[in-house]
Amino acid sequence: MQVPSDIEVQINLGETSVIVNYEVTTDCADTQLVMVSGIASGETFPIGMTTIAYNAVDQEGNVVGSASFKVNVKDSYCTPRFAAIVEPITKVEFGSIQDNTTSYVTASENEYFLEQSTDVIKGETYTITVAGNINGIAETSQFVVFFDFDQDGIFNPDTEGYYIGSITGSTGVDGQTVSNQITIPTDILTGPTRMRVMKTYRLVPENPCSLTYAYGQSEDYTINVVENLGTNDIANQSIKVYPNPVKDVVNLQTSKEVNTIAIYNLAGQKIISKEVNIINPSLNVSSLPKGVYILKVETNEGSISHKIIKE
Ligand SMILES: [Ca+2]
Repeated sequence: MQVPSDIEVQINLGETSVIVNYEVTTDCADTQLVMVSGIASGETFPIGMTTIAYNAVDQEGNVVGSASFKVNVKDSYCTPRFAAIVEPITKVEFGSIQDNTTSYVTASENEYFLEQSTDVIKGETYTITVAGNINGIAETSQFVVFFDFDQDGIFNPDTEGYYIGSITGSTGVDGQTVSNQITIPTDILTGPTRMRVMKTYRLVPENPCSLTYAYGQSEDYTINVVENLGTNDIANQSIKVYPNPVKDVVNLQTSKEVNTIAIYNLAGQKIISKEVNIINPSLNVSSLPKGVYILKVETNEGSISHKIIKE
């Protein structure tokens, strides 16, 4: 059986996985190749190391050979090291991200959960909550979160790093957490943005690329920065939007005449706009792809936005 030598692939900025092709062959016509672990050729590989193992199996079902190789998908962002012992981050909560992960010190130094994403609106404030295995009753770990708000592939510690806090003597699964508030800047790009949570022993992990931290871990996630559509507060004006989720026609129940209805995507781009100038208008949204949109209603007294889900 022939397997390739270890494969290294550099991922592009903005991508979270990559398709990798490889070839495993056998000269023996009577044996079958069976993948024991790993990811099949032509499939999507995540950032990090994947070990691929194959067995050669004869017609009676006996394993007559085995071989393995590694595929290393290298992150476009820097990779910090925690060279002595991995002391894991065990919880990250931010927006709709609610991630509890292993407290075992055998975990990877750098964990990637990039498929986990939360929408955040520019100018709004969100709470980040973390927990971790401090690995010692009298010891303390510090937590920092970085966001690549300008999407240049670099976490700038001065403008894109936020101190969360510290935890002392936690197992990571005993309920101890620390929280802080993050206000999303208004002068940043919209769309998917890398978030990295870092934890280290004693030191504040202010260097997202450090190769010299001894104890700790990094975890990467995705946030989706959404434009703030700047709605005026028109609390005295109640607007009901139904049905929501909507398939074809969204109806509004209003107390005042509506001038215009507009639909924006989460990147803040206007997709539909309709002048109506009536009470209780409706809007046909059957042409919209499935997803989450912002419906903005304008009246003479101001505007109000509703999140709607198109089915
Ligand atoms: Ca940056």
